[in-house]
Amino acid sequence: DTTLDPEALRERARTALLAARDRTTLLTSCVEGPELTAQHSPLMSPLVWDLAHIGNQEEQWLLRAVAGREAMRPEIDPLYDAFEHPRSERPKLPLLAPDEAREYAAEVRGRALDVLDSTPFHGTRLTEAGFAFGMIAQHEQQHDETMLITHQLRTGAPALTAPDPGPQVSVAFHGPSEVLVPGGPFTMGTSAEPWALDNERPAHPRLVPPFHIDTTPVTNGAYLRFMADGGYENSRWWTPAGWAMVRDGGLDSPLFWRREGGQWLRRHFGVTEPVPPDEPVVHVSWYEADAYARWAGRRLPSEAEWEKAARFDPASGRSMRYPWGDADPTPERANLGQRHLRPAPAGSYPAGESPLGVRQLIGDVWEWTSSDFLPYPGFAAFPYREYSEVFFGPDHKVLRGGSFAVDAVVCRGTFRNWDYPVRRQIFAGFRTARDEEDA
Ligand code: AVJ
Ligand code: FE
Repeated sequence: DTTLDPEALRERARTALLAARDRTTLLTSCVEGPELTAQHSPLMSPLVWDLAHIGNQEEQWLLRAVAGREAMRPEIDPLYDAFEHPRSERPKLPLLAPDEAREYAAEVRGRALDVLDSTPFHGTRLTEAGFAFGMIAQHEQQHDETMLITHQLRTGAPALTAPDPGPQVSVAFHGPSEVLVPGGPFTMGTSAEPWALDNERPAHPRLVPPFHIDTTPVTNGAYLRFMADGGYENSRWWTPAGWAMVRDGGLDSPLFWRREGGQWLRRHFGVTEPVPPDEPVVHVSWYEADAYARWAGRRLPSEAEWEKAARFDPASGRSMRYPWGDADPTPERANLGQRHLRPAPAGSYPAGESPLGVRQLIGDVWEWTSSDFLPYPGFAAFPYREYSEVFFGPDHKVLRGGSFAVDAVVCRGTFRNWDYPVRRQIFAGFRTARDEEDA
């Protein structure tokens, strides 16, 4: 939680760093060497780039910035600078080979754990409450999610497996399809969460008029009705840019779907399966989410509406850390951390519901919001402009809530993700909303 003492935070940082490395190791050891250096999609880096980039960021922030050490291999820094080389160019770079990348990341990690033991958790902004260590654990987990996207894009025999969500969390839902979130101010963002990133800060009041929001994410079954009703054939549901994407790309369904013998199938981590009607739809762009919502006579929630639905406690008027309260996520509350390779059926995770009864806000699928990625009032870039600030503006839409591919260390009620509205390979779905007066 937000009130841990320095030694508890140090333990938490160590655990988070080790958990991230276990996941990185899994994602980079379940395929052979040539698959690590191959580019499975021009949209993604080779897996071996992510691996060395993880080590390089850790070296830059924990060894150089926190501990004042010299660069271990200054000549490789430009190779792993995400701004110098777009993803499409990365396979052609003289990257470290898989064994060299593993060794480099392990060497950095050994030294970083020594730095963690010897660094006071106060005194500078970077080390206050162990921020830099938490930031680096989150960075590695974010790249683990990126690598999981690469795994989903790769073709060939399945490399990863995980059990599906079981009967404890995967329950049939018979509640209302939407809930009313009362109007009025709420506190958006955070100033208290020790490892919150710059774009989540500071806490500030937001006035949100009353609105209705879906109790669960939109399912494949509902999305299939949009498709069957000619959703992809009728420009009236689409923004001009969205309609251009549909026509230019010849789109007729979410990414990874194909029709065979009157049935919709999808490729899911190397396995072709019938599209499961009860699961939240995933691998849709913002344009598709926006078009579906318009077809349904509804709209996407704004980012502020989403956060109010996820954090506002009407009983106390307070914003909580998560929909269920202030306690950290557990496997009973949310589908996070790649424990499963798919979202749970819509309406699952009753233990994770909000006070108003909204389910699956955290985990399962990222949720597109209607909002552009913009700074909060009082935003200050920290510790580097390239984490968030350079992405602010109308080009990126905000996603909220995390997915099954997101680790709990990166997932808070305040966490903000962003991407281009055309993006479909990310684990993104959505839920819809409407103004109260439409009732
Ligand atoms: C916050 C997911 C958009 O992957 O581009 C990783 C996270 N920043 N390395 C990304 C990130 C620097 C970022 N997103
Ligand atoms: Fe990165």
